[in-house]
Amino acid sequence: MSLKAVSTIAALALAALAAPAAAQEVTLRGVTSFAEGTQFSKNFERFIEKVNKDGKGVVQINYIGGPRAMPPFEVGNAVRSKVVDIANVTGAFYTNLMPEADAFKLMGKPMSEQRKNGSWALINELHNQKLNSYFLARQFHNVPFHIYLNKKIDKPDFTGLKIRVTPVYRDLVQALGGTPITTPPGEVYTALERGVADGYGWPVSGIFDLGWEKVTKFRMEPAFYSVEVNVLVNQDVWKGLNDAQRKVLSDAALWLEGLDSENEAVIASERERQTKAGIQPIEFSPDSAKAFLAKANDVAWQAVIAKSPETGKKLRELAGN
Ligand code: 173
Repeated sequence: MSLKAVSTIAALALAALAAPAAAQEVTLRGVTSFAEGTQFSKNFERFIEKVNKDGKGVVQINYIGGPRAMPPFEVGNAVRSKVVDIANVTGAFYTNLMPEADAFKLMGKPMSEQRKNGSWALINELHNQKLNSYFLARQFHNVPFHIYLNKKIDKPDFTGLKIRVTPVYRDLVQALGGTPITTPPGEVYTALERGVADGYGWPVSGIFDLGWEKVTKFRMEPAFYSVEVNVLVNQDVWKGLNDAQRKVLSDAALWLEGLDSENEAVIASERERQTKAGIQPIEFSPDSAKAFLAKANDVAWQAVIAKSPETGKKLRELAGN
């Protein structure tokens, strides 16, 4: 073979090797587990806009949508099995696949810190192993939950009350004597309207999105736990991306986590809006409130550690509570 032919073949081989890196734009299919345009989908939608702007010619996200496209409790499995490539979903919706996900609500440190102290690494490893996914981002660490009620109580005791839950609130509601009823968010309104539920768990923000103020009388204080809504990428998809594609997504993920700085103002305005809508706070004595928070924390950690002793303890150490 002539020297020229050898070098031509070598050049072709190199080009073939380089081809994946120079691959054209990749488009990922994305879903969210919350209704489109609502509180816990909004920032993911801003993230998609950013990726589609910064990632022109590199990586794009095709937004399929929310619960109209896929039931919320199936989103975790859909990203695991690559039915979708990227998803916005709370761990509470995939505890069936990853019992440890129940601990994320107890990990309320800013993500900048969790990325440094080993929390992100452990949580990512859990997602790699149990959800075949890469843990791209976590949002809303500084947004707490409440129990909203339609019957007044004078101490933290839910005896005789039926309360709509997800795994976030289930153990707590049970520990306080209530009857938990699990539903996705889309069924909360009807459950309250029909009196199937006397109350529900939900974050401090977002109740206006689906009109729940019309069927809500009270918000129980104090707030507890820490909202977690995660952006997950199917692991095979993540591994198949090149450095430039990963960089667009990773940079946008850090930007997304940074949006948590907006939450303090959002919370203040949502609380005020609830007051104007006639939703009254139920407040307990300081001692009773303190005991409630301690119980909320303890029952949740106990449940996690019972299901996953080793990892549960590690997560608790990292959480420091
Ligand atoms: O109440 C819920 O549906 C729930 O678990 C949740 C979790 C994160 C954000 C909003 C709701």
